[in-house]
This record gives sequence, C-alpha cells and structure tokens, in this order.
Amino acid sequence: MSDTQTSSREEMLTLIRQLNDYSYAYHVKDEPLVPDAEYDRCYRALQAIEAQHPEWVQADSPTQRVGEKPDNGFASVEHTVPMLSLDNAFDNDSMVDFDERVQKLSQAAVLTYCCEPKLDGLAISLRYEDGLLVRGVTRGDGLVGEDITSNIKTIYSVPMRLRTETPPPVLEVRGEIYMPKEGFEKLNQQAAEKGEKTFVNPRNAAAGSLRQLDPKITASRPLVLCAYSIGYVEGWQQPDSHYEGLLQLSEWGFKINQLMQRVEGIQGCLDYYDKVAAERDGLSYDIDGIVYKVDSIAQQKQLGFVARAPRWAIARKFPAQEEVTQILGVDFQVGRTGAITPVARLQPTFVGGVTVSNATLHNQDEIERLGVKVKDWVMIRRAGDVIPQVVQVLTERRPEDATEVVFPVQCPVCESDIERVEGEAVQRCTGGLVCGAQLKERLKHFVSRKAMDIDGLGDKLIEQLVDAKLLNTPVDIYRLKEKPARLLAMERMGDKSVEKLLNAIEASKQTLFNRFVYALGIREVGEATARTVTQYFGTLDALMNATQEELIEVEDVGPIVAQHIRLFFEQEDNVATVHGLLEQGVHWQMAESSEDSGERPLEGKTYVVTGTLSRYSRDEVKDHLIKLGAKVSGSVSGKTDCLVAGEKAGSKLTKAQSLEVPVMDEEALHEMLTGFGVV
Ligand code: I6G
Repeated sequence: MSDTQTSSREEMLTLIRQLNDYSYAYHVKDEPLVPDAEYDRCYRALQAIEAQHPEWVQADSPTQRVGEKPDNGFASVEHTVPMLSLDNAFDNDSMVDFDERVQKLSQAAVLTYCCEPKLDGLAISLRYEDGLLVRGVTRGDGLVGEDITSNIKTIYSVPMRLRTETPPPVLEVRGEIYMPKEGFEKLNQQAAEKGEKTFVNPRNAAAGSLRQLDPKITASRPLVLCAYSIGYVEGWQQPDSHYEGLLQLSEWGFKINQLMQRVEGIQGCLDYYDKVAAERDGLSYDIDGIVYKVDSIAQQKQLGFVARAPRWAIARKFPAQEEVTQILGVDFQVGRTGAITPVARLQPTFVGGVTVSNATLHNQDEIERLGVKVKDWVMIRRAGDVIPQVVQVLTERRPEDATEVVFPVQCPVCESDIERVEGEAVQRCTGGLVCGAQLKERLKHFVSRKAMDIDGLGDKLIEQLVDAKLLNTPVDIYRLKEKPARLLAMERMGDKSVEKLLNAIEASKQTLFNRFVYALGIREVGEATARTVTQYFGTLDALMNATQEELIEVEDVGPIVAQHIRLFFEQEDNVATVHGLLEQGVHWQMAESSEDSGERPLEGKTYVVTGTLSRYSRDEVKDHLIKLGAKVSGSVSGKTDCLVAGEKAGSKLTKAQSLEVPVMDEEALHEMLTGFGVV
C-alpha cells in the first residue's frame, strides 16, 4: 500500500470511529456532540473513500447499516437460550404474593429487586461475536425466531460493534425495539396525508417496521433499541447482579432505561410502581407496566424457572390504554371556528384509568378511512390526557344492523349550511356568531386562562348566559355589571360569587397585547403566533391594517395564517367587537407607550422557554421577557440567544447544548428579572 493509500485508509478508520461516536452520543446518550451538518460532512467523506476502495469497507461502518433485501425472506433461527415470557401481576396483592413466594424459596429476609418500565415494543435478541454484531433475531415463539439482521442494523441505537477493546467472544443481548411517541405521531400523520393506512399504536408501528422485507423502509422508521438483559455470554465472567450487568451493557454502547433502579423489598417495588405510573404520560415512549427482577444472579439461579417464565421476575401491568367497545351513535359537535367534529358515543368502558363514553372521529375523511359504522365494535385508545380515539374497526364483529354514519349538511345547532373548503379536511358551520355553539365556544376561549383570564366565568355559566341572551359578543361580558340581578338568577350564583365575578371581569380589562389578540380567537392564531405578531407590529392599528405581504414577513407566519388574520379584520362585526372591547376599557401597556419605563434591555434577543419552573409559570416568564423587549420563540435554532431551561427540559435543552446556545436555569432567570425590576 502506498503512503497516500495508508493515510486514506487511516482516515477512513478515523471517520468510522468518529461517526460511531457521534451516533452513540446522539442515539444512545441523547447528548449530541456535533450539529447534523458535521455528521453529514463526515458521512459523505467516508462514502467517498469507500467508493474508491470498496475492498476496505468495514462491517461496523455506518454506511453498512442499510443493506440489500434478504434473498429468501427472513430465515428461522433457534435461540441459543430460549427467550422466556414473564408472569403478570395486575394489582398490589399479586405483587405481595410474588415477593412472599420468592422470599420463601430463596430464604432471604428482604430481597433486592432491579426494576424498570416495561416498554411496549418487540423483544429481540442480538448476537455479537468478538464485539461485532452478527445477528438480530425476533422473539418468535421463544424458541425459534426470525433473522431480521438487515433490519436491525438500520437502527442507530443498535451498536454495530461493542464499545470495548476486550469484548466477550460471544454475547447475546436481549432488548426491546420500540417507536417513541413523537416518531409514531409523525409517521401516522405522513401516512394519513398520503391517504395510506395508519398504525393503531407505536407497538404495531414498530412491529410493522421490523417486518419490512426492504431494510430501506425500516431505516426510514424512527425505531429505538433499549437493552434489558444479557441473554447469553461466552468467555466472560458475568457480574453478580442484574443491575451491574445492565451497567456493563450501557458501557458497551447500549441504551438502557434511564428509570432503571434497584429497590429493597415489596415496599420499594410498590413505591417504584407509583412513581413511574405518575410519570407514564410524560414519557417519550409507551410503557405497559413495570418489570421487577430479583437482582442477585445467584438468587435468580436458585429460584430457576417454572414452565416458560422465570420465577425471579414479574411484570406488573398498568391499566390498559386500549379497549374494545361498541359505538352506540355518532353526534356532531360544533367548535369555536364552526368546525364540525363527529364524536362517537360509546358503550362506556374503562380504559387508560378512566371510564370513557365518547371518542373523537375527527372528520369525514377519518370516518371513511376507518370505514366505521354505527353499532360497530371498535378498538379505542386513551393514552395520557389525549382525547380518546377510535383506532380500528373490528369488521369481523360488525352486527347486521350496523348503519352508515351520515354527515349532516346543516349545522345541528343553528341549521346554517355546512361547507367544506377545498383542500381542507374539516367541514364548517357557516353561521358564524349566529350559531349559538360557535358563540359559546368563542366566549369560553375569550375568557380562558391564557387569553383574558376571567376567573369565575366557567363553561356552564357561559352556556347559561348565552341561552339567556345576555351574552351575544365578548363585549357583553363587560356589560354584565349593569345586570347584577340577571346574574343572580343564574344557577349557583349568589351575592358573593356575582361580586367576585364582576371583580374578575373588571381586573381582566388590564391585559397584554398578545393575550388580547389570542383571546380574539382568530383561526390558526394560537398563543405563540399571537406573541410573534404583536411583537412585530407593536400596535393594534398596525396589526389590523397589516397587508397579507406584511404579515408574511413575520417569522413563523405563513400565507394561511396571514390570510386568516386578514379575513378576521376585514369582517365588520369583528372590528366592531374589537372597538367595543376598547370602549369598555380593555387596555394593555404598549411597549413604546409613555407608561412604560422605556427600557427594553432584551431588545433584539430571542429567548426560548422550556421545562418546568417552580417560581413562575412558563406564560409568566414569556410575558416578562416580552416586556423586556425579547422575542420568545417556540423552538431552538441557531438564531436563539438564550434558552431558559426548567426541570425536565428535554430535547430543547439537548439541541441548545449542541448548538452552543447559552442556557439559563430558573435561579439565573429570577436574578435577571429581579435585576431588571420586572418582578
Ligand atoms: O419481555 C420482556 C420485557 C422486558 C422481558 C424482560 C424485560 O425486562 C425489562 N425480562 C425478561 C427476563 C423477559 N422478558 C423474559
């Protein structure tokens, strides 16, 4: 080999090492080392060398992650050691029984357990020989699985080579392949936009992605591997505990669950369950329970197995997030902007920890996509605080008297025509504020916490006041003080509550420009857009008179949002409402007004606020920063000047760190706000 050849081979090996380090930091540690552009640059450099010298290509090169389709589908492979199943527990009593059983059998006073969330994915086994990944196999029936190596390699959190100079000659690692919630939502959204079939849940999406014969398709799916045990090893002394085994896997380059923890005895197990159950909805991945394992390997050996499950482990299941129930009927609800939403009335069923009687069917396209009929048996899903969804129709259980869902042509509340704008999935009532339903929803939005924040004017009271014709526009809210007797006549309204309500209405008159614009309920203008447009235009007149072209100039405002803002201010009754509100005394402190100290020390700076803060709400922080002249953006980019990061800041913090954006914690923020005298 010539000197130049030697040096480009060296360069290639360095690039492989570098890229694998970057990949490990990004996909396993969630701590990116370099921006994506730098990764791409190195990747292209590696590709160029490999194209010139195909004979040099290494098995652990990142270019080898996406290969060709296997010639004859997936081959069957017998597991070296069977992949067992786990016994399940559904309540605390069964957990206590489990603990007593293992205590008795192992003759231990108190047992140490290693616990971790049970990811809702697919179990697989990975075989490494001399540190190099040679095979990935599905669980199958536990004895024989399918060889899906070509698909497994496309998953970046699967190490192609163990991160050690002294790997065991043979190592088999067991883990779960899953799809994070965010990736699942995006994948389904893209599929729905293309009119393709969507997946019922992240687990099915992960399973479908691994079953693809073409690894290029698997490569395009956001899959992650989390290792949960050493299944088999040769020529290496296993640690004494399961916990240490997991730490070793982490050192070798595997992602292990961050919530994995050792606890003492049954109380430790029960506390751990409560802790993780409380965090469940906020996790970035679906979990369906907790796995508890006796931590000592010696005790595990002593306890052994029963049938096909270890005696030393148990899965405590969470309440199911999916359930089967029957659709009793479909109602059509009218929203704030007139959008008609079909809602399935269900045979009440317990799912995701609550009894659910309704599930959204979104729109007509979704009804057609699902092929759902009244009286169908359906699978519904309720994960976290998300509105329950119908995810699948069990057509094989369709009763003979099932009937089509007929979308109305007239608004079910005001009987105005329903129209569907071309290119939109939503159908809308054309009644505007003539429609009692739209009026009620607009008023509820107007008084909501992030808008005019009127305490005491709840949904029920608004409905009563609209029905009593006391509220016809938001301006009427400020006229209620003229009619205390009518207020007293409303349900559950006494002297005290009327007084409190009128005080809250009065107090709401002093607001912020962005809150006021948000409260108007302009279509597509959420909180963030209200902030950016008010910051940009500074005054109400400027905003009301802005042309489409001027509006598009604003960061994050596209043609559709611009058009909605224009249309809103072109409608006479909207302009009359705005003027009416100002006449009633609604006002805000203008940035440039004489009331202001004039100091805008953060002028020209862009801030992002993320995570949980203890002293302030995120909205309060944003309002303070805006007052000081800063722009507050929703996402971190190269243009961000500072990220305010509270607890559990997550991906925005990671991104800020990778872009070297300065990060401020809550203490520093408080000091700055106090220093500027805004708190
Ligand atoms: O299916 C499983 C998921 C997670 C497991 C498992 C696990 O540990 C966190 N552990 C064992 C021992 C088995 N299945 C058999």
